[in-house]
Amino acid sequence: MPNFPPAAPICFLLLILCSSLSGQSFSDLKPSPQQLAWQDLEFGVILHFGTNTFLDREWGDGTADPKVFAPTSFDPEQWMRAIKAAGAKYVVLVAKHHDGFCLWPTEHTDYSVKSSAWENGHGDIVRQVSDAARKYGLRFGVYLSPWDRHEPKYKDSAEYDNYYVAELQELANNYGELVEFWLDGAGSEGHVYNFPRYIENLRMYQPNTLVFADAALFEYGDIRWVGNEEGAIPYENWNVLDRHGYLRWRPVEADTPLHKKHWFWHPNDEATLKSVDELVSTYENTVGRGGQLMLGLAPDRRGLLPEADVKRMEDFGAAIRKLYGENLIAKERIHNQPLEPAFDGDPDTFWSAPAGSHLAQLEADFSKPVTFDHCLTMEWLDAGQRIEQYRIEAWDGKIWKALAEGHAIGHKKIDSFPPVTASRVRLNILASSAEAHIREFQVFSQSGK
Ligand code: FUL
Repeated sequence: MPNFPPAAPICFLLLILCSSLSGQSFSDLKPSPQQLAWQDLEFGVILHFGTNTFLDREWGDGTADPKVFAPTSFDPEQWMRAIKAAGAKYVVLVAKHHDGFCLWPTEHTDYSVKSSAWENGHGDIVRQVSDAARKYGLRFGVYLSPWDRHEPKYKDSAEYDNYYVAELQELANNYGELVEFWLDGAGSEGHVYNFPRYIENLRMYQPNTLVFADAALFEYGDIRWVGNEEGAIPYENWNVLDRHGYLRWRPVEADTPLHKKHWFWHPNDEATLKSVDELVSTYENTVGRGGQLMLGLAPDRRGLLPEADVKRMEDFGAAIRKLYGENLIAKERIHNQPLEPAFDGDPDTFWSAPAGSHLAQLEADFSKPVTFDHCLTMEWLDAGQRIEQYRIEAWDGKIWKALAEGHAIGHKKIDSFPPVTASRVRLNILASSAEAHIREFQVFSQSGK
């Protein structure tokens, strides 16, 4: 009889083997340079414009006559001016929604702008929007709906895969660098797609594009959907998630329309326009929780953003600049050279806690008492998301008083609290998986603004 070792050591050996095979721990996961660059963009806009705009619909059924697509004064530069004014850094154009109508003159179907009356069928919305975005310094990306309610090939999965890939190749090859590619799972339940082939094709021509994917298509995404369209990221927000047993850095994007529940333009829809206060709280609940805000804009039948929407975007941008424009640490601090990178208002520089530390304090001192009620902290994420517990504290003359506390910081964390007047404020890092890196520690006074 062979001489077996006792059971307990075998289990122990297996355990060691398994953990070294999976080999991943949350704190070791790091973002790609493309993900980091994308996270720095913070705020984008998704644009819905198509036959639905002309038919008062949200989900077209694919039967609309292309002739209905007839904008009278299409001007994407007007869109871009409003987008810039709001402070967004990139746009994603819905090049094809679920109705299958293509906004560029694709060679693979006639169901496109080619068959519309607009510019006598010679126009290209994708071209003009991408040119306008770049002219205004905005990054450009596309959404190409997998679900297609018009294309007859949709009935045959393999044939439709060829069709989708051909469309994707046109978009990936002809419109410059794409910052983001939206892979939307809506309506696709029960249909089999060759997603690995789609992504391989995209990556071949656009290696730096970030793929957005919702839960159904999660495996293929570099970015994840937040799981709602309300414009809020539940806190705690961690960048590393597991998917079927493997871990990946997968930052979150929260998409929400400027008009409540409406992605496309509708007549007499002023009542659904979100207020500046609602937009500011959306910003604080998305960007302020370390994720991306993707705001939906809808040009009207003229091909212009409604004047009220333009005004709302301008007012939203102005409100954010007013609320977060005057960093009192940058303005009022007593300079302390080693800490300057976190206090200088420049997110390209960062302060590091002592090497190997798991807790640290970052203290800003003022020459006179300063009143503040908001705090903004940014973690330098190149080495991973390290901070696991923190407190914002002010010195009341006797003790450090907690103003706010939390676990995740990530790209950006905004904390609010009742106004406090103090001449010392600190970020107390109570737990970090390795030494913390802080790009920015800022405080603001919003009362009365
Ligand atoms: C969803 C779509 O079904 C909506 O119509 C819209 O395009 C939104 C951004 O994504 O999944």
